[in-house]
Amino acid sequence: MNWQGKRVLVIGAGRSGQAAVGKLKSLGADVYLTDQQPQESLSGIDALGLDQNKLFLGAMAQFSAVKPEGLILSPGVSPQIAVIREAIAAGVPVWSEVELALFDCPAQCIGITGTNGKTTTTALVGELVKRSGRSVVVAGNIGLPLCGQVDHLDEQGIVVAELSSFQLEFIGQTRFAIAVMLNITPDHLDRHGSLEEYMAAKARIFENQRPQDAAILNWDDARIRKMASGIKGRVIYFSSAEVLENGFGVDGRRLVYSEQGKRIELAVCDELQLRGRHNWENIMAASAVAREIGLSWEQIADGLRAFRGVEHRQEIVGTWDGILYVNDSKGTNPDAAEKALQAFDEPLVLIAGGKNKGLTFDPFMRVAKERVKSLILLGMAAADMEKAAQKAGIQRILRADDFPDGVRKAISEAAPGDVVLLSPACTSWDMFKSYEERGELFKTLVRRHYKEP
Ligand code: UMA
Repeated sequence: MNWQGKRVLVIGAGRSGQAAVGKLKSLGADVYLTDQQPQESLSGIDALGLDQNKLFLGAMAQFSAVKPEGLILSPGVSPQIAVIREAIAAGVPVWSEVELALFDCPAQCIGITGTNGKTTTTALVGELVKRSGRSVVVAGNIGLPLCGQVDHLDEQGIVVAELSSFQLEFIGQTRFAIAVMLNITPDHLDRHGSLEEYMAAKARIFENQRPQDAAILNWDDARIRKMASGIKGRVIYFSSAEVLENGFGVDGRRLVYSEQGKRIELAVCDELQLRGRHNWENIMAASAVAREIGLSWEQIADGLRAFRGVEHRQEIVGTWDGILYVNDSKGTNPDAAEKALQAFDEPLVLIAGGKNKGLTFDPFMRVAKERVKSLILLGMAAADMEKAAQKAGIQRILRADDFPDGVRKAISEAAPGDVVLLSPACTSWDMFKSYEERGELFKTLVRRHYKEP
């Protein structure tokens, strides 16, 4: 799309929306911005330099008031809202901020999606591919909008983009030379309506691939394996359950790569900082990307050993009185939280709850029953979670009045040798602005309790 002089409405004035405004202005578009929040609740609007008559804040703009020729969506905005539905009905193109950022980007684009593990894998891929000596930008759902980050890159540059289903749902021509699908379990069903719709949004990551491109897929996930038939790129599999004839696999506690049965050892799992089988999958996927970029096996192995993980994802806060504290605030759905539970062999005091996304807690609580000695529940989902926990047979369930009370209760429940794990299985949006804010408060409260700075 040629944006010069085009009347474009940006929906949502958060990080993505503001970055999109900057990019559109640089392309010479006539930019309008709308957000349901009033200007005083939004920061950074003045700095965008948009005239007041181009700002529709406090309530969403009406389609007829702007008559846009294109829409750019922030990921968190549902396409069900009136202005977007009207735009689609009128045949006006609707793109995500990711499409706007990458449509004219000459760099090699690596896209990473999946329900869980995206951020860890993206960060790890970023660290690995930096070893190639090429210019690398790591952005996307990881917390940094792509608009404004990638414009300095040339053909030699590399973009490592973490992509959510929301961002992929509205891409157009963006092509990912390397696309990773880590896993799929039900998530964001309140927004997508069904698992099928959610999977369809995620699968768009492969849509514009060419035969020379690479698609890196989880062999163990039957839903993902089914996608392979529709993919134009070369498919590379990884499995945490077996050693594949061709691809990345696990032999005991060793990660290996096989080609026609010939094996190369990548890493010994116990030598790595990332714990748990799900992290082995993230590591294998990242290694597959690094190999595609041209790194040697030695460079990859060095990079894997050096990687220390990502904040708020099974982040070790510290050990006090023999109790290990772990911040997994990014465990925002039952599947992610389940994986965190499985990463520890020690007895667990689990803090869970927040805002549910329309997901069931039954399977999660069945896993928790095997590992959790005390369960502390909080937030809007607490009642639903308590029901599921009782059904699963968990004995010790405590309700917290608020987040600090939850942390206090967890500390008093724990004994030396235990792990206190914050892995909520819910979003933070009933009590916090973001999972980062929730994780920070957890760390602060724990450190304050032990009088640590
Ligand atoms: N808004 C409206 N109308 C609506 C909904 C929202 O006006 O109907 C406005 C809000 O008032 C707010 C703005 O939209 O001012 C927020 O937009 P946004 O929710 O898209 O937030 P951004 O700050 O742009 O952050 C987004 C991603 N947020 C979401 O997908 C919810 C960030 O992912 C991402 O890091 C960032 O873009 C940069 O790419 C966060 C996330 O929670 C981490 N992602 C989900 C996840 O990982 O599960 C998908």
